[in-house]
Amino acid sequence: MLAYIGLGSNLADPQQQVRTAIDDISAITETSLLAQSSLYHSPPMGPQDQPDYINAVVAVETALSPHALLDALQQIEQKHGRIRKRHWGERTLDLDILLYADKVIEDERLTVPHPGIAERAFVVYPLAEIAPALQIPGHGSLATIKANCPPEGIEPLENKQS
Ligand code: ROI
Repeated sequence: MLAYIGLGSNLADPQQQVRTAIDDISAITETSLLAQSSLYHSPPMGPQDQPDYINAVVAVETALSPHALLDALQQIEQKHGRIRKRHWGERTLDLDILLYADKVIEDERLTVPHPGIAERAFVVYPLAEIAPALQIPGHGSLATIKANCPPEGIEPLENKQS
């Protein structure tokens, strides 16, 4: 199955967190990395008194069920010493299943497509980089979503002035 995973970090060297997490994802059993977006620098959504985020999206081919994939991603978050200080606050590493094939899932642990997928520039832009023609169940085409989604200050890292 083809799945898309969103990555975000704004604590403890976020660039390194995200790069290592991509390596960890590529090492998940029965799963292989198909594509990875650039790393994006993005201002926080939510409380503004927290550091900027690094965000990225990867595509994987996986034989794991959605919940088994979620288990594997949560293990990676734990390994990165995931700290989550407050709701909508800073975190060491956040891994979200954005899409899993064309499945719609709603249970206690998992909502797929991810509820923020169509509104969050830090998801929409990296996702569009690796899957410009994507159709999102219940939301239509990613191209249309992107056209209606202001970039909100997100920038690919390479273009970021230091
Ligand atoms: N803001 C940005 N820019 N990137 C994120 O990954 C992110 N993750 C979150 C909240 C706190 C909503 N804000 C974010 O969970």
